[in-house]
Amino acid sequence: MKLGQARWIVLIALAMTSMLALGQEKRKIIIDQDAAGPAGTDQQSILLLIQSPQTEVLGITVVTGDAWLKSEVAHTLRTLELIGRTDIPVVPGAEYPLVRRKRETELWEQRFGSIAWVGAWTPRVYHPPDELGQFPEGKPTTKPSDEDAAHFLVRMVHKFPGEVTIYEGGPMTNLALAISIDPEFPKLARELIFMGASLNPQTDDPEFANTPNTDPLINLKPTPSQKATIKYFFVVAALWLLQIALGAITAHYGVEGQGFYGFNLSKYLPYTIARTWHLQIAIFWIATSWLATGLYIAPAVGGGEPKGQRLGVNILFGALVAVVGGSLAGEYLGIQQKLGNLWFWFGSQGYEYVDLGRVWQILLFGGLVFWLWLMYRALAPALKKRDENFSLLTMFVISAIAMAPRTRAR
Ligand SMILES: [Ca+2]
Repeated sequence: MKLGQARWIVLIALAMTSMLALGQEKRKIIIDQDAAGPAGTDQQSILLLIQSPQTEVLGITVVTGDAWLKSEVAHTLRTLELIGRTDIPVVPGAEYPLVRRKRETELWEQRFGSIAWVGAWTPRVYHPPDELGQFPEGKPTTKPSDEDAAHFLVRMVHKFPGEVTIYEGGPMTNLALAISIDPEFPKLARELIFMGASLNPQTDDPEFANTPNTDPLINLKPTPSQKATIKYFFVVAALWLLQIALGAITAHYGVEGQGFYGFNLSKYLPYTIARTWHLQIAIFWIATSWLATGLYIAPAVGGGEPKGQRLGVNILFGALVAVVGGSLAGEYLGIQQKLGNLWFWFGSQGYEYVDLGRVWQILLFGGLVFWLWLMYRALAPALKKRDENFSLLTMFVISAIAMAPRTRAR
């Protein structure tokens, strides 16, 4: 290759990379954070967004939450000094919540039980709002912005309409103030991203405190129909193990061609059958466990069981075994070309997952309708009561109905 050619190629490649970089414009972010310091998760999440090549942080608006505003602002300024990013404005926001006072929270806790973490108001870390506390990382020399958080938020979404992502890491007081100043604020922002739940909530919230101390089911005497569901779970376990084994065998075929640890298993169990069964059985054990769980729960919710429920559960079990066994056998025979013209009805229809013959599919659907009827008659007493549990129950019934066609369909 001549030098001239190489030079052109380098130039074109450079032009293309810069065009790509232009195409991937950085996401503009405002971090709204109760930025307790030093170096806790509030500060760490700030660092992450500043460091990411995909984001451009327009500013950090601060709000009282995990700690008091003034201390949070100072810690944030110091963090930015330490990482050499004092170009990012730190904008103080709300020092107090809009609706709650400390005293109110204390009264609430007296009534409903104490909450382990109430941020700046937590008794074990409490100090007055103007005290800054310890600064092991050193005190900042830089100053916060003169603007307040709400006005900064409003100004930025007007400057970059539809472009600004608000990352919300604290109480939403600053956002509430921004909206009260300018109702257009939410429309002009691109999106709001916030933490809506915690995997490890440090709270004695009454929602959680209401959980009973003893297992409410511990004295439960299973009804005859509930006992009859036990065998379903053995079937689930067996199908599950079988599915794993077939998965392993299918994987071996993938590597060894025909064999399983060198043994030519595919003579007896061809790849297409192992694979079809593997997929099919997954659907069966999931469906079986769903049906059995529903049948078990329904009398518990209904507060007793209607006459003949046990018989219904047993009939359904028989039908289920027939469908599972029959369809798997049908697939085996169908793939071996032993079903003649009946392959479509008893073998497989050629679908991706529920690849059972049409007869088995119809039976399965019939079984699900029968199951819905069994569920309904057990739940009926509870549904008739229309007490405070009614909406939850209705949800349960609707989800049961929704499950049936999903199991039937591909
Ligand atoms: Ca936070």
